Amino acid sequence: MMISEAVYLHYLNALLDGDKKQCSQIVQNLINNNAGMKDIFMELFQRSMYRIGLLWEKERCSIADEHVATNITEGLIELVSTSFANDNKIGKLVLITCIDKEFHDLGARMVAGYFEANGWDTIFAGSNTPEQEIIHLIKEKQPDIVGISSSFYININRLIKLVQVIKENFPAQEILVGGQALSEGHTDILSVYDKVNYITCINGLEKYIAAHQNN
Ligand code: B12
Repeated sequence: MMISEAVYLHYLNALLDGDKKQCSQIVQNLINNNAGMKDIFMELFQRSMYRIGLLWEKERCSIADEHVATNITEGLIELVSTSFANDNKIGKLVLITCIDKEFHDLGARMVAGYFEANGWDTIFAGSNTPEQEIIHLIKEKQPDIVGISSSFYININRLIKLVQVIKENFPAQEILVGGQALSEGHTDILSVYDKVNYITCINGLEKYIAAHQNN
């Protein structure tokens, strides 16, 4: 099911108004009417936060508006993730983390929730996780996949360094990289690494998970 323009605009309005209750009701209605997790994430949450980014850039909404919207969205990602939680575990583990000095974590939260809904166990380390902590977690938990989120292009060197250090320590580690830092075609810098893939959004993740679910 696609989310209608009317529902999206209603939601965006409520989000800009900081009306958490209204936003929750819209999302709950969609869940009750069998909307898909991917559609809610992409067509409501991602679309509205990208829009707020543009409004913020043009100074048509304040930093406070953006912070309030971020916090509402964070809570609703958890609501949706809980609603779509899947008890049929497939016995695979994914570690999702942002790189050091990266504070954008909504995308990473969605990715963790989406894996979970597909029966994966997840560890969500979230924003601003130091490199050595990530290495430590990988050693301790031995995840099947490490998912790294990187939104701010200034952090690209830190991202490459992290991938490099993970590969030095765990050569066979499968890694997924996502986030807007690489969205404008800088993904070739990852092609020198084996088993490191860039995924643009939940649409790409859906395909990736479908292909990797059983092997
Ligand atoms: C909210 C926000 C913030 C919040 C973040 C709070 C939080 N808890 O996340 C705060 C206020 C902290 C913030 C700070 C800054 N921000 Co900001 N922010 C945003 C905003 C408005 C929304 C981000 C968001 O949540 N998007 C929605 C999510 C769902 O989308 P997403 O992250 O792209 O995730 C999807 C995919 O990328 C992918 N994905 C993401 N991660 C992963 C990981 C894996 C493994 C996979 C498979 C997929 C995947 O899947 C997700 C779902 O489809 C964006 C605007 C925008 N266009 O996004 C700017 C934006 C990201 N910010 C920007 C900037 C410049 C900054 C600051 C430098 C501002 C400043 N001058 O201080 C700082 C930097 C802080 C830092 N060091 O990290 C720029 C980044 C430009 C760039 N590419 O470098 C943007 C694009 C705004 C703009 N147009 O200028 N920001």
